[in-house]
Amino acid sequence: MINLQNFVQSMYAKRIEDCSDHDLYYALLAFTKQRSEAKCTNEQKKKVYYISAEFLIGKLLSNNLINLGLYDEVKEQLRVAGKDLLAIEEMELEPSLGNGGLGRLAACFLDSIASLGLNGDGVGLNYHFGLFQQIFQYHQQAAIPNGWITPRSWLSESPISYQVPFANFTLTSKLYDIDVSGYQTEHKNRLRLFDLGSVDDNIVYDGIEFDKEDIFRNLTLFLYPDDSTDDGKILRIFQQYFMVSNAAQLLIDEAIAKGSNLHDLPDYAVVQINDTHPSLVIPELIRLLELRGIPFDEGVEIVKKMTAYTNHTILSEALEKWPLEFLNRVVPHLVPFIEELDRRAKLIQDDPSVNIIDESGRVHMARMDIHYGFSINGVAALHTEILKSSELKAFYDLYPEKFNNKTNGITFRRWLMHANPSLAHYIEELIGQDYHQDASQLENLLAFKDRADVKEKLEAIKIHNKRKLQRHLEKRQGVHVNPDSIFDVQIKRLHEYKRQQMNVLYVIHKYLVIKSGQIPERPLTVFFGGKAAPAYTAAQDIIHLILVLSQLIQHDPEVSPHLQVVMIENYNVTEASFIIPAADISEQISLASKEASGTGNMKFMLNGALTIGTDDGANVEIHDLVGDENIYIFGQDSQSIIDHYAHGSYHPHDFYERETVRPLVDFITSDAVRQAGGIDERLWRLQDNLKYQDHFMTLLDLEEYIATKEKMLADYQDRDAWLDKVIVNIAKASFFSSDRTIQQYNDEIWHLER
Ligand code: 26Q
Repeated sequence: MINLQNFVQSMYAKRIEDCSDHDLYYALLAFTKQRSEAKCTNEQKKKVYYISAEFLIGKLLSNNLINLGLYDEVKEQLRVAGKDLLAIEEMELEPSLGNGGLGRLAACFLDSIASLGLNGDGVGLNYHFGLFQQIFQYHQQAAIPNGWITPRSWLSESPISYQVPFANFTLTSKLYDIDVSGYQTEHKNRLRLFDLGSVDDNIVYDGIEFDKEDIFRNLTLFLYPDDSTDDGKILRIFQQYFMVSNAAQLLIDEAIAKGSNLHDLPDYAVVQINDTHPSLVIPELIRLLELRGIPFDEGVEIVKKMTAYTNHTILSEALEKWPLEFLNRVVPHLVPFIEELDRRAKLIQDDPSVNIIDESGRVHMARMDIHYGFSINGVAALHTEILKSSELKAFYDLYPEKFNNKTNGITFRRWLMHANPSLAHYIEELIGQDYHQDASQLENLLAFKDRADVKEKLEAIKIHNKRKLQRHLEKRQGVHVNPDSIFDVQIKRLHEYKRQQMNVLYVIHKYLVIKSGQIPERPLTVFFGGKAAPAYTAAQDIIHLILVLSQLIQHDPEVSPHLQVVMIENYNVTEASFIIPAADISEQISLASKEASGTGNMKFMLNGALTIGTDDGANVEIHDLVGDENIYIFGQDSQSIIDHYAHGSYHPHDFYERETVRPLVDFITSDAVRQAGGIDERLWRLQDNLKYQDHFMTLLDLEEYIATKEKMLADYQDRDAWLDKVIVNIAKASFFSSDRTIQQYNDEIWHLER
């Protein structure tokens, strides 16, 4: 039994009833932190270091309370005092330590590693402003700093600090920890975030501009600072090396403290390299070992036994390649190590497609990871197959034993128990609580498929969640949505391959149909949310079109009762937790072969939305699990797309000419759109892009997409049949628990004891 009243009394000398939500947030922060601080860290000999540029952890109060088993009690004691935990949660600022799927995956993994009782820490950087905060001005995205660190927070200062050498100076790091409590476990793990004391928040001006050369003051200000200039690229290398040198020193120190003689380092530590951002850890470990008396040859052998790389993309522009010249300017002491690793790799196979350093003197980070790590994994079955058969085929031929798949997952503690308590509790009524720790139990829901009372209750929960989202949006963005409409949602980073533009063309189609007098049986609300990289013009153009269309429709009394477009401002984990439980339709419409996995797709199905999607990433596995009748798949398959690229055989103008397509594309530059605030330059550029380039083949799949969506909307009207599909989707989401994913990482890569 806890006594919150006593705790608050001793902190503020007043009763809960007399505290503000703000006071109570800080009381609960202190209370929860105290509880997790009291837990011991894991002491197993071997530990995984999950190094990542991003950890998109979301607000922590409720999740920590859930994992510590205190949530219900705290909520109840607050309620008795007339306070609402949801309102108190609003006082917390969401940590801005990530961008998208890769960062959220890292956060889910930390939860699962801890919940499975495994020994593993996350290691990254403590960005003061993280990814920018998105605001909308004049129907466009603007970026401002996203300050999230408050004097009292989940961060705890640690005495640990390291010297990190650069070309002209040495920096002294400062470590902050955030405790990661597993779900009802004895031990805790940590997220270790390195920072630099001299960083100065005040150097930022005019949005998110700052002096890129002032490393002392800028190093840990932003995640992914704009790297369209050389200064920006150099800063990214500074950040990456700072992150991995600290991580490597930390793991060596921890191993020595546990008795390692360093020759046996792989018995103490395994490093998971999350995408290529931490790849410099490989030469850095070899360098640090050499400084501690281990010869280069042995250093290479040690590192080969303890580093594993996860690939999250096949988009070549996202596969990092750093000019050797830049590395020479930032970390000259590391370059001889990279050159020697390259020389040795060339002895194994001197094929330009597997060389670490290419003819233009660029260092291919992924290639270094594959040559010198023992494992490379993709993040969904299809993605791993594409890596093996095309993108990384030359490597697969060299090292077939290193390749493996780990289909992504999500933690149900956050994405069901926290985000959707009504559904979580109802599931407990039906099948008990075992699914909290054993997700496979969710499959027991299949037994309830034909029960009318269960369907009625699921329907009621969905409506409850829609109302909750309605109130939230009203308060946050001043937008009113209709909870009786169908909620159709596409929330993810803005990228052309994800094809938000195809969804926009559907909206235009629907608008024109309604204008022509055909009124849909039920109103439709289309939600978008996502940030675009500030230097990514095509993505900015798409946001602009969404915002203008939203206005245009809202002000058209013929259309607005039947169709609404909502663009969520500053979409983040907090927003996702409101939106996903309220969704009916999950949009997963990437160009086949391009979305490595997707994890939003898993969150939606778990929360009872049905997917409209291409056979891409983990959609393929969702499709296999639920069967054709419980998902809406459309579009060309990945092999046809790969062939189109290989033969240059896709010509968007052929599709533009079709009478169903042309009016939709033409509408982008119509008077209606321009008068609603459309900016000519953006609209024309977007339209020309679709007509003449369309690199991600929007028009290729458009007609099928529209037809599939119309079918889906018609099917929605048969509530009984729809809810059957919902039950199957929730039950089959069991496979996508990140506990399953982490169990596989451990069984097949890390080999940690429990
Ligand atoms: C690279 C070079 C220069 C600047 C930035 C980057 C960069 C930054 C971020 C490259 C990639 C990212 C992030 C990638 C990402 O989030 N990938 C997503 O990872 C998810 C988890 O595996 C998958 O589900 C998604 O399919 C994948 O897009």
